Amino acid sequence: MSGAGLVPRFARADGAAIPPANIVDLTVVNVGSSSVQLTWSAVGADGYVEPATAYDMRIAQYNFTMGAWSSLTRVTGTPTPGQPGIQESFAVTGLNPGTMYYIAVRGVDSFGTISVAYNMVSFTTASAGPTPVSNVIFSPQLEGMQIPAGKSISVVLYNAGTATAAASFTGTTDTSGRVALPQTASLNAGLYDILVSTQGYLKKKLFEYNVSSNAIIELPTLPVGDINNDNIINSLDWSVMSGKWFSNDATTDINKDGIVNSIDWSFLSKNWFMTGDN
Ligand SMILES: [Ca+2]
Ligand SMILES: [Ca+2]
Ligand SMILES: [Ca+2]
Repeated sequence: MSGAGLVPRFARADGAAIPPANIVDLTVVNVGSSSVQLTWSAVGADGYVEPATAYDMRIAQYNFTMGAWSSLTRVTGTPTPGQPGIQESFAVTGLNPGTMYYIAVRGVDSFGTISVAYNMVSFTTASAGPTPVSNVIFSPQLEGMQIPAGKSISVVLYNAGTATAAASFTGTTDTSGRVALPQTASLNAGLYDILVSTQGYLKKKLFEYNVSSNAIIELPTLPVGDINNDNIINSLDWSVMSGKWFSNDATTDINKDGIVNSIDWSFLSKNWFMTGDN
């Protein structure tokens, strides 16, 4: 005989008429710049012990209604439902940084019947962080000479349009006449005004250069003749040179031919009263 009111003690087979229970404890655990970690409790296929067959998780960048469900992007890779009541944990990846999202999840049973309700959660992904650059090479140019190896070159990188130096270093040129950004200089990718200087030359600035990893940055040619390094070529430089006239003074022998004479003066004369950048 049958007993009214008896509770089944065994797992009941799933039926199409009864949807999985509603998932109403969807929770955002952690938000990154391109991902979000979620948890929720597994639900049964008919509200009994048999697990649901799948999850149907939807995501949008707007606050959606139930009626919009089928038009929303379905999140792929959701886990196979565990036993009802266990905590599910799942990360949604491939999101855009600095973006607000709305997300919800429903259970699906073996007949494709879906939970009737859900709780929707929203979150905003973190901003994209700065990207450190590596292997950045500077190619300086000096008026009147091919740059030898071992030449000391100073470089300052200012945040573009500002007087704030993001990095500065003095390097010696390699056999290609180039200097590398030291590994100790932590520099993020971005727009910089790059000031370059070396002894005996006016300073020059390269404006709004977009620095990225593996860049080879061609620097502007530095005008020669600023012997006393005050960033202007004038009589003070000439007074130094005239004191070395007909000597082999390396600092004032601009064309490096072993003698300070009218050829060296001609460089000063050509750049007379020229000033550098700063
Ligand atoms: Ca069912
Ligand atoms: Ca000078
Ligand atoms: Ca000379």
